Amino acid sequence: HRTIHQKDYSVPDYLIDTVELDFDLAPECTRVLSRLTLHLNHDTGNGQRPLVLNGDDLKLVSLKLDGVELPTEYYQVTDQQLSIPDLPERCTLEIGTEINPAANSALSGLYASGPMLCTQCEAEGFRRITYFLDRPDVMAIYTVTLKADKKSCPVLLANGNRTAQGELPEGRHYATWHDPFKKPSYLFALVAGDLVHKAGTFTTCSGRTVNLEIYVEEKNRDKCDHALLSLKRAMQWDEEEFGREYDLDTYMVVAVDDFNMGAMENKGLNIFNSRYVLASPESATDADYQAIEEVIGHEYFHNWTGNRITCRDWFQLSLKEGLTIYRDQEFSADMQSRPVKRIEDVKLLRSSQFAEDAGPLAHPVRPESYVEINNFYSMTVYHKGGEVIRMLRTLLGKEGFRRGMDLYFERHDGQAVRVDEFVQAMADAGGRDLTQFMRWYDQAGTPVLSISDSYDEAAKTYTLTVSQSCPPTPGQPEKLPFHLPLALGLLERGGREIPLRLSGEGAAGGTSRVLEVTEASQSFSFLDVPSRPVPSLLRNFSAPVKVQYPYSDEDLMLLMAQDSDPFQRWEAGQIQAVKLICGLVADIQAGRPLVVSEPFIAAFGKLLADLDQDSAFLAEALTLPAESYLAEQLEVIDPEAIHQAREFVRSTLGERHWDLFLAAREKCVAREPYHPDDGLSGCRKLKNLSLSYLMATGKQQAIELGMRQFESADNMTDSLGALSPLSNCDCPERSQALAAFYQCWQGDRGVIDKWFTLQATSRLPGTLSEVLALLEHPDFDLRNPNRARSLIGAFSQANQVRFHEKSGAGYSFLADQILKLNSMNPQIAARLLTPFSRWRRFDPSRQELMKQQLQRILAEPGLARDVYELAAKSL
Ligand code: HT7
Ligand code: ZN
Repeated sequence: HRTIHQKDYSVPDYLIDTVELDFDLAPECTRVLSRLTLHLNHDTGNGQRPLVLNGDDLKLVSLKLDGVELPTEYYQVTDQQLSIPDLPERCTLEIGTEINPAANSALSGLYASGPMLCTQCEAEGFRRITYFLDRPDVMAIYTVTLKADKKSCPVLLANGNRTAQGELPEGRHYATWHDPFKKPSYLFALVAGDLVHKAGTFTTCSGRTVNLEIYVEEKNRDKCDHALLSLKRAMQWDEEEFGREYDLDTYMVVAVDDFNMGAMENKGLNIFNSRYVLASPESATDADYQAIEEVIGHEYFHNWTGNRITCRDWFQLSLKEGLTIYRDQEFSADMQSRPVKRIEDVKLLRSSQFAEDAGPLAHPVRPESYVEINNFYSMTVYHKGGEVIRMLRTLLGKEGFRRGMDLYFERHDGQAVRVDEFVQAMADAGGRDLTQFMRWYDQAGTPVLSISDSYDEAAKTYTLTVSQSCPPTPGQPEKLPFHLPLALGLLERGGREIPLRLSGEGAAGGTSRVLEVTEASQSFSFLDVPSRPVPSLLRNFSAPVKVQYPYSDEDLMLLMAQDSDPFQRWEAGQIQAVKLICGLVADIQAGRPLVVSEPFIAAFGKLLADLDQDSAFLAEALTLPAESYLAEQLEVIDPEAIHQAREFVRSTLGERHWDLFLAAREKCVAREPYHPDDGLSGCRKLKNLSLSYLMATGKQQAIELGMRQFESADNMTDSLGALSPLSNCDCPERSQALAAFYQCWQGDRGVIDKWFTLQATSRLPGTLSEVLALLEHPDFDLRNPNRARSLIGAFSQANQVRFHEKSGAGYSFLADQILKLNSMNPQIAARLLTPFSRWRRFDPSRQELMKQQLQRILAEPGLARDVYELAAKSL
């Protein structure tokens, strides 16, 4: 398998002006006729060049040059490439191909999802439809005609505006679509199926009416309201926050059941995994509603950051993805509680991206090379990329950042550009030199800030010394210092925040400020500091780094109670909980008895008793760090000890604060029927968290409380809030509740996914056997990515203690499934492989067992590029 390097980029030899596509659609045999007008790209300065078009799994059936059939000696064709050595400077090519969507289990290109046909072209799926210059810097105007059987496919959709439609002989019909905007092939889309749509309108800031249409199967007609509402909110928000108006007359969203990722931003015709569209109060949780809003927002925001301005090449993927993640995070923060959203985002980054950055698959936000680009739709490119944008926002301030965004749109609308162009726009708008900042794009690894301090009592001066380092990552043994914003405050012991004046400054400027760290080691002196303060460091997680500072328990208690930044209050509690649980892990390993410290129990109780606080925030503050995050803190991961220690703390807290948890539940009893927008989602979170602590005690009274909630719930949040702890409980009620849940929801794909996940993530010892039995369940289907993820992904990625069972049975199970998926759907197979990439972090016996499975996978003949790359790099 060939490696593609960023440094080898060269501009395309030909450019395509217009594309006319005719699809004669049928599930088993679709004929595609593509008419391209193209011309030699004079920017190469190379003169006449052969035209080399990409293909993948294609059958060429006809080829004409300027209207004349091209004799076979004038071109070379394989299923991967069509080369024509001699072409006039300007010409028209007509290429006929034949494809089989029904056999396309990779879900890339044109494929069947149930009875409908749809496309997924990012990153390189268009070449599975027709021979093309399938690269994002070739942008063209598309006109598309779809022909299909009218009965099975009454709805025919493509990008842009419908310009014609009509009847054809033999019960067929057609529709023609024209997209007035130039776009790269990865944004092409079509859908043909028997769908209904929920319609709405949005009036833009310039007064244009945009038709909004959410397409779903008839049975899901009543599950689109939230998606439509979210879309309107996203459109409004992008106008208000970034001055971006939608540019076509129609915006369509189609829900499909078989989809490799979350959704796709195809111009004017988004295609979505149905889990990010469909919702009803009975079947969707508050978290599902929130995820729909976020993904609808994300794809909508791509219209400007991704579609109007796209990437020059796939190394620049974070140009659109990091920026759009930042935009969707800000949108969600404005729609709900900002501090809680920040906490959620940081939790995800620290448990998943930090782990990626610390392992053999670490890569820069802008990778240097890849074997399969699909493997780089990663936590690093998306979420660390989002943090990099957030740092620019922090460094430039609100106005400076907005000016930078405006300048970027003004300069590059309609172009395919690099990350460099984006950062240059920010630098020019902010009057800043961001040369050093670019290292965030090109150096992998999570930097560590070691911070020490000293206080000069006589001079009333407090000095912080910040040293930064970054561990080696594959291909990058040494790193240069990063440019990063370090937001901080200083608290007096009484809790007052000290006005901050740096040495050399005239007057103090507020109690929170951003220091710019640029050197390997740097000191900052604050004047007029009345007593030795407690520093509140990296406020709001101002940079994606790890901070080392020797906080005492007393310091952390102060920050937890008094810091003006809610993120820091949460963070101080987490640091304490990590300390406690990691200490218990050591106790378990040394065979010492386990005790939860009294001050911790007391501080937790104090928090829990303060029910006047925002419930969503309180629920976050009362949630112990995840097992995956705790694992990251240990030298050698011991999944059993981590689980045992964390559960010991949970059951102790449940017992010691029994009455407080009951009171928290009481406070959150709903008086009205459920509505996702009732402002009570935080309350439900706190109520269900309290139930989980009560149930961690194993007391029959708690189990009965859980059963009562499960039986009387009028919404999925409360139903799962009870069923989830029940599924971890070795009691007769468990199987009773799981069976009742299945009976009730059989036929609802989204809910049955949850049912599979509940069982896959149960911490009970028999889970692997249950998972193996569930593989044979009539509702299990390895070909459906959501279902595969709900069972195999959930077990291997969200159930550390059972997946890493000493016998290695979890490992051989996962390898079996990866090998089955390898030929079926390589993208999904590769994504399931990540737990194996962490093998070095475990004890020698587990290391050996995981390595054996990786070697077994690598020895498989016909390994897909996707799986090969990750397995080979992991070893
Ligand atoms: N830009 C979209 C990426 C995507 C994708 C990539 C590879 C294979 C399948 C895919 N489906 C969607 C999603 C997004 O970031 O908005
Ligand atoms: Zn995206």
